[in-house]
Amino acid sequence: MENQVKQAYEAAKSLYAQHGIDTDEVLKKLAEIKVSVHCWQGDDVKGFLNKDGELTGGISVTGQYPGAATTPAELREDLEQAFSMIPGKHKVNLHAIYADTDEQVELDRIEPKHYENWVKWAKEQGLGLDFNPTCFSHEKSSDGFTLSHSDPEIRKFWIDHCKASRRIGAYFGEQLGQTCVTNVWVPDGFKDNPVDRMTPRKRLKDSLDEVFAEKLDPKYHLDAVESKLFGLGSEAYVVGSHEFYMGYGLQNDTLICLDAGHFHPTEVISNKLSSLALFTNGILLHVSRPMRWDSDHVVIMDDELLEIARELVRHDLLPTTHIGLDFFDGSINRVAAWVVGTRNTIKALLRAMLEPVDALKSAELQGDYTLRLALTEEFKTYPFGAIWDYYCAQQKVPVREQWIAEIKTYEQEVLLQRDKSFV
Ligand code: RNT
Ligand code: ZN
Repeated sequence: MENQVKQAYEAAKSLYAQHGIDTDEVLKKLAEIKVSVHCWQGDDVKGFLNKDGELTGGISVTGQYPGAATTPAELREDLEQAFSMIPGKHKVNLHAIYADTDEQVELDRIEPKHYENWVKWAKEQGLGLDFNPTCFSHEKSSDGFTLSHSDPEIRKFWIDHCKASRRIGAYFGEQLGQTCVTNVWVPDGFKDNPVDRMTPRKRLKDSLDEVFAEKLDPKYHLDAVESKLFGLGSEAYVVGSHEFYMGYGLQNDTLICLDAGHFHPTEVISNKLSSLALFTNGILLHVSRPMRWDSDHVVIMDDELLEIARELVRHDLLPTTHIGLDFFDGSINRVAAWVVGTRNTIKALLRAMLEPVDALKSAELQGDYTLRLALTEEFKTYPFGAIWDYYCAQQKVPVREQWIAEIKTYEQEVLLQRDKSFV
């Protein structure tokens, strides 16, 4: 390790120690946190099952940056590159359309064998896996409805797809010896004001009951449901709203997924965690960055990210919260997007762990709001960067911006060569 990094760490360590914060202990705890890195940033949510299909379901990726992965092997290569620049051991979050198979398999027929290469790779790399049924970008979702569809046959197709997905999730969990979260998100909704808001919700509820009927061992597999306020083409009404899934998740003991981009623009998920946590056994997060709408920008170190991290740390929610990422930007180097978003998420957790929470809580309890404000603000310039650099060095990943040069080399040597091979 560079001397400078070590010296800066020692100086910062003694500053934090004055507030009773043991930075060595903090870094041990930080190393235990797994972030679920979403595979779909690597290829603009295209997947491999319906290669020429366009992205539908009210989500959208913009940008033409060269070098997107077009095969499972390329996607894994990119993920390995990203993980070599991210401290800690993490998970990869797969969508069903990322099956690695030559078979022309339909979504309602997918089986663990279609994901075997992912499992093998995850074992080799020491990674966990999470899973998602893909209820979009498909001819059977072309009118915007899936699990709540009025046509029983179409509904059955999506029910079968979600059932098959849960079995794959359970297989991941068993194979890798760590819990896999399978998250159900469906785009269902209306562009314009519906007459009947209730019946599609009733159908969604019934479909979910069928999907979740098979009991799976919670040691290896957990279900999650993800709500949304609106999407492109479902501006007026989304069947799976927050109230819908909050009710469903509480009644059926599934994880409730909070996506940072799925609420009203001034509504934040950080303020929901302490409420939900009182009534649930766990929460799934989709850490994202909405800009004016559910735009899924790369996660940066903004106030909301830090606030989410603080809530998890201050209320001891880390053991029961599954931290997933959900952003996709096709206008920049996609591997860099992963690195920036994931490093920021981990860094925000570190910053939250380096705050004098007990002192702040006691100031609040005593009504000393001056101290609460003043100390919070002073801590914003405490040298967390020195602790972060040391952590990166300790975990043998690039310190500070060193990774940028590495990713430029990777771009030249790997990403840009892919596009050439098509010419
Ligand atoms: C869409 C949801 C969902 C998707 C992924 C690809 O608005 O956020 O989580 O982003 O399933
Ligand atoms: Zn999401």
